[in-house]
Amino acid sequence: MAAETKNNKHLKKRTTWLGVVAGVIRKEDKILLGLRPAGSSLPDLWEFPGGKIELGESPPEALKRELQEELGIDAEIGKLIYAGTHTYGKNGIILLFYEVKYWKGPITPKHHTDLKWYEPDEIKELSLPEANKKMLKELGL
Ligand code: DGT
Repeated sequence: MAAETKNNKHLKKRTTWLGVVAGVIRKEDKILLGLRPAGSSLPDLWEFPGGKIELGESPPEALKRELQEELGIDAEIGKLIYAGTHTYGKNGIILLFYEVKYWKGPITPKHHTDLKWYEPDEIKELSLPEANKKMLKELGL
């Protein structure tokens, strides 16, 4: 076996990391969550609106685009609240949560099966992706 092939073999066992952005959108004491569509990965789980960072985008740019696509709003992305990691087998996500305080336009479900405003206490009781469950405390929820 060529030395290069041998040396790169361990890379195959490594995790592939994907950057994902999510918005913590607040109205008074409530937070907006969306129900993931049936045909998607992690179907029928409540998530923070957002998605994968695409090539060439900064994380806030990616979140601004996702919130436009998913909710139809022109959002102003605030501070990074928390960055966490989660692995699904060989795939890992780096999940970046941003504060979203201001936006223009009515929130419209363009992607999710349902959108709802939840009190922090209610969020703990919902079906959420594993990645989110373990990060609620860090998000102050
Ligand atoms: P898909 O369903 O694989 O075609 O991908 P997308 O592009 O519809 O899903 P997207 O963009 O929301 O992907 C984000 C990934 O991060 C997905 O594997 C689910 C995972 N994830 C875990 N927690 C959250 C969360 O709170 N919000 C979002 N948007 N994704 C989350």
